[in-house]
Amino acid sequence: MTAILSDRFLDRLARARSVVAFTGAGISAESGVPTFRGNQGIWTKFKPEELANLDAFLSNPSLVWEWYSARRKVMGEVQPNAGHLALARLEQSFPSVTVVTQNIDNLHRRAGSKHVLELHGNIDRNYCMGCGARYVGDEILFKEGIPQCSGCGGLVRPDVVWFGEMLPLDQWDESVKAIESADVVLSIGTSGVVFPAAELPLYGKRHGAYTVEINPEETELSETMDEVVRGKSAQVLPELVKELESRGVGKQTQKISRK
Ligand code: BV8
Ligand code: ZN
Repeated sequence: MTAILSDRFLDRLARARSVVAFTGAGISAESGVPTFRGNQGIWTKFKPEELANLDAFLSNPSLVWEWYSARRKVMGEVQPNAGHLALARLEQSFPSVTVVTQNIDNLHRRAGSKHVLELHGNIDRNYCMGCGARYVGDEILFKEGIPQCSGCGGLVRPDVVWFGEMLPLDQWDESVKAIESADVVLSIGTSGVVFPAAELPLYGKRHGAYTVEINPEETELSETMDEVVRGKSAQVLPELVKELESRGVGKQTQKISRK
């Protein structure tokens, strides 16, 4: 079934110079990465807010670490899907494309997207809460299941933003700047329940962007979007790229870049 991409949407895109894709867990669902609020096996008995927070980690570091190891394993075994790849392809059709993601799974970069802003961190990075030393996956020592810094013995944690924690200021500021100067904002695969990230599509709209939600289901953001495309991102985004190519969108960009 082909998704309905309205002429209004395609015209706004055809005239756009800057596009921002704001993405959530749903864009990785078709790669096999479970979403937060879907069913995800053994972890369904916990709400993400119960595990993705500092108190949970301090009171039970091995449980929280186990949750991240299980997710890191899945994320390491899966591939970017056609939705990630189509977003990367969009970079050739517009002078500026920015991916602002809430995801920590690295799949946008692995798909080839060049300008990716990670609002909630990245599962491949870890750091010591004592001395700040950085660690990647298997360098970490474990003492009775507790990840310890080999330098100072401090607790090593994933470099992700937990509930109650500030977002990385540089990523946030750059995301706000990009979305406030966007001509089109695509909100893809997010339920729009986690703040302050979920405010971003509204910022874009307030600054004149045409906002489009790509999601098989209704979300907290649907009402405020200019348009919703009810479909899966791995199907809708490749169709969008094909439609733009058939309209010759982006050829002029390539000409500019060729000079
Ligand atoms: C903070 C990293 C304060 C870790 C995550 C108002 C303003 C500010 C804060 C708050 C506020 N109200 C409440 C808060 C507190 C809190 C919050 O938002 N709580 C919620 C639950 C109400 N926010 C915070 O704590 C934030 N920090 O506010 O700090 C502060 C201020 C000053 C000084 C100090 C502190 C930090 C929030 C970050 C939490 N970390 N992740 C990790 O990943 O383990 S959040 C987590 O949820 C992920 O990042 C995830 O991406 C994100 C949002 O979820 P979604 O991505 O939308 O995923 P979800 O499963 O919900 O939905 C999937 C969607 O995909 C669905 O709609 C589905 O239909 C769709 N879908 C499925 N398949 C497909 C699809 N779509 C397309 N195609 C498909 N095939
Ligand atoms: Zn240390």
